[in-house]
Amino acid sequence: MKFSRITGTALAAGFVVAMGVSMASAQTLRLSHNTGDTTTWHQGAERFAELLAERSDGDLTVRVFPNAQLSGGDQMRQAEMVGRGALDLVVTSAINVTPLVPEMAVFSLPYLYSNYDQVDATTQGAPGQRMADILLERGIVVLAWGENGFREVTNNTRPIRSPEDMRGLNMRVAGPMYIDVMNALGANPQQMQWGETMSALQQGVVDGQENPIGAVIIPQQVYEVQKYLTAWHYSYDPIFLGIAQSVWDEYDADQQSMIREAAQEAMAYQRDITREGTAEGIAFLREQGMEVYEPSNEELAAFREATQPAFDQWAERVGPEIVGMFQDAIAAAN
Ligand code: X2X
Repeated sequence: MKFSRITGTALAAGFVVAMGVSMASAQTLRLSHNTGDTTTWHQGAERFAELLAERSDGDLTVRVFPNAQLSGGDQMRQAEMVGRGALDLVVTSAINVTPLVPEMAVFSLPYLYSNYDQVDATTQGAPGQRMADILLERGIVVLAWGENGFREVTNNTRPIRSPEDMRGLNMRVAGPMYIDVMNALGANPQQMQWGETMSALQQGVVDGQENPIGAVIIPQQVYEVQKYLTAWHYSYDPIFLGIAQSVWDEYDADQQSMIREAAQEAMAYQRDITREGTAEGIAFLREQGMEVYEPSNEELAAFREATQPAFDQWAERVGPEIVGMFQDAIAAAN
C-alpha cells in the first residue's frame, strides 16, 4: 500500500497520529544492490532497514536483495529500473549508472582525487547535490552518498609497478569508462558482471580485476583467487542509496525527512566501516598471502600520466562545467 492513499485512508479509518512519523499500514519496500551479502554495501543497506523499522514503529520494512537478483544479475539495469519505479530502492555505485547518466563518470575519472577530504568535499557538498539533481531528472531520488572506495588492481600474473606491467593482461572491468582506462594502459579489458567475476578469475578467463579493498576485495574474498594487488588508487567510486521518485512522491514531508535521515545515518555508518576495513586491509591481505605493492609518488605519477587520455576523453563526455565544479571543490579541500 502506498502513502498517497494512506493519508486519506488513515483519516477515514480514524487513525490517530500520536507521535513521530506514523504510517497507516505496513509497507514493504524492496532494495536492490549488486554485491554479495558480506559487503559494506549490504551492511549499509541493512542498517537503513533497521533505522526505518525502528522509526516507523515497524510500519516500514525494507527487504534487501543482494547480487543484483532483482535485475536478473544485470548490475547496470538497477538504476534504470528504479528510475521507472520497477524497484523501490537501490544501493549502487556511480560507475553502474554511467550507461543511463554518463555524467556519473565524473567521480571515477582517473586520479581525480588524492584523498578522502577531497572525496567528501564533493559527495557531501554541492557537486554531490548537482549529481543528485541530474539523477532526479531520471526519476531517481538520491537519499545519501556512501562509499565503494578507491579501486585497486589485482591479478594473477605479475606484480604491477608501472604502466608497462599492465600490458597484455586480461582485465575484468565493471563499466565503459574503465574499458578506455585499461586500453590506455595496454591491457585487454572485458566488461563483465560482478556476479560472474569471481568464477572468471578462478578459472583464468581473466587475469585480473579492480575493486576497492574495504567494500569489496576483502568481504568478497577476492584474495582467495588473486595473488598480486597494487594500491594505485586510480579511480574513486562512490555508492548512493536512491529511491524511486514515484515512491518518494507518495510520502508527506515528515515521512520524507524520516527516510532521508535514516539513509544519511546508514550511509555515514557505511562510509565509516568501509574506511576502517580499507585502513586495516593491506595488512590483512598480506596475511592471506597476497603480494601487495604500494607505489611511490613517482610511480603513481606514471600511472596518472598513462591514464590521461581516458581522463580527457571522459571529461569531455561528462562536460567541462561539471568536471570544473568537481575540480574546484577538490582544490578548495586541499
Ligand atoms: O562491479 C564492480 O566492480 C563493483 C561491485 O565494484 C561495482 O558495482 C562497480
